[in-house]
Amino acid sequence: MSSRILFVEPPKDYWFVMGEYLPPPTVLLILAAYLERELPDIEIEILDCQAQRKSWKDIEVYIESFSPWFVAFSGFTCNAYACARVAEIAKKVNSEIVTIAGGLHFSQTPEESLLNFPEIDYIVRGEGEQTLVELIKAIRDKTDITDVKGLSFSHNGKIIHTPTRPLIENLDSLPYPAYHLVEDQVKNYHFSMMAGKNTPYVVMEGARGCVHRCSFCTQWKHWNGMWRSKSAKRIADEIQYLHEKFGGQFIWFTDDNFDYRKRGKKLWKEIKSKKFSDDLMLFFQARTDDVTSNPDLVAKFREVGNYWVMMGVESHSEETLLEFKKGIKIPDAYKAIKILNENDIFSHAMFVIGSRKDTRESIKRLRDFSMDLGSDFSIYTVLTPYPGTEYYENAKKNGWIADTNFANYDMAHAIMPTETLSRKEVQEELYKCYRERYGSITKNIAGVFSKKKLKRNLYRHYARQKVLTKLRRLI
Ligand code: B12
Ligand code: SF4
Repeated sequence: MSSRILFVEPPKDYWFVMGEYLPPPTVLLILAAYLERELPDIEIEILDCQAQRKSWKDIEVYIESFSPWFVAFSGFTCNAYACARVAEIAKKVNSEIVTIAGGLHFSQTPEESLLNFPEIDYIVRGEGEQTLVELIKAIRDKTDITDVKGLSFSHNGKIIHTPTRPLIENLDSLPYPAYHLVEDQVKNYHFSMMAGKNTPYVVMEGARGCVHRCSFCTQWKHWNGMWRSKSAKRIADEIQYLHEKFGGQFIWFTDDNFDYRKRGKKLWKEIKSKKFSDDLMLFFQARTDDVTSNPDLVAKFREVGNYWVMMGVESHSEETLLEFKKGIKIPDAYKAIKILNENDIFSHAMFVIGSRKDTRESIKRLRDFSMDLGSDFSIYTVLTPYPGTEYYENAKKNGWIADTNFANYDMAHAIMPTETLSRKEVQEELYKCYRERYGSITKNIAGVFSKKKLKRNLYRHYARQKVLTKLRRLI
């Protein structure tokens, strides 16, 4: 077989709540860069079906002409079927092609996924770089696959899980993501609502994991409950690389928890020293308690291009926050939004409805709280039992999961009833949240004429994309 690997980003639905966007295939670029460095004799291509507007049929044609030995793809839960379909197509073209899946969903469901999707040969669990390289080497050199840590696969009708791979100690040792493999597409990646259609959008990984233990979240388990960051200098250098070499302007940090406290000061200094042009826009995700404990740093990051901060506020109820093991307090939410607003940073709050004790009244209280908070943007999500979370285990044990179609696990579809509300009613309540927040003519007019450019974009987007109509259709 040829020494070729094809990474495939399959056609996916976009998350309509955040509007129209075209993201770079971030994980694939990260893995491809590592592979390129460690196995330079391997020929690598990335087929980004979204950017190149390729259909399922086109994937087949592409695989036929490139004739790879390996086909690899990544997915989180709502993309699991799309990934399996890529594997199926690869096997249809040539059953000798080795198909490799990785990412959050497959890492948490290796057994189930290998049984349900027999066209997937190998699942790489957890951190992918080293496992992928060792797997390819083992297949190519015909050495023992079971020596490769972090793998799951079927052998003679039995599923084998090799031991878990330890995490990479120093993330600075990773190469820069391989944007050169999608160079022709970079100008097309965009996030309309957040930065405009003509602002090149790139994704930057500053850290992996989280030290918190929220019961609904997959991230901490996936990364062994640790938070590892690249050094401040490396992050600033990588931003420079993405900004200057590839024209990236809107830079979305993948870090689930930005952590101003641990690295904020150093990072701010490094970014400032680069004197980036004013058009750089940085997007962070942070915890409310991290924002409230570091108002000075929040202000400093605004100076160097941080325009937008998204925070998981989750709930109005201390009881629910305790149930989620979120570890934040309600006053933090008010304080954090105030700090962001005062610094002219677009404040984005995320909320969760549909926990077991939720009733129409409690969701109404959540809605009122979300309005009172005064964030520029609110996104309401439905509690989703992602495999690998504590919540999933609990929900499964108790028989709460009413929808097992993973394609619906996008936090916009109600998957579970609550003690008092049916799934349909939870879905109705979600719609009501958006209707109340974005459906009023007065608020829309105020939004469309807001002094904040991002807020104006957001309200126009909500009107143009017919978000409310789409949510209504889910009921
Ligand atoms: C950026 C981002 C987005 C962006 C862009 C995605 C992109 N293409 O770049 C946008 C905004 C579009 C987006 C959309 C959504 N997202 Co999102 N997103 C993220 C975020 C913040 C970063 C993703 C990333 O690049 N991570 C960095 C990479 C390196 O980490 P990784 O994927 O885990 O990969 C490593 C290993 O897992 C492994 N690996 C992964 N894949 C593969 C494949 C192979 C072959 C191998 C060998 C190894 C391997 O190796 C990698 C390196 O070690 C993550 C959270 C996070 N920090 O990961 C959420 C996250 C993935 N998103 C999530 C969700 C739910 C969504 C949405 C449904 C919207 C929502 N409700 O939030 C939509 C889905 C849209 C769709 N249909 O696909 C959830 C997924 C939960 C789950 N278990 O399914 C996450 C985890 C957020 C969260 N904390 O809940 N997202
Ligand atoms: S929800 Fe956020 S704070 Fe909680 S564990 Fe996940 S990444 Fe960490």
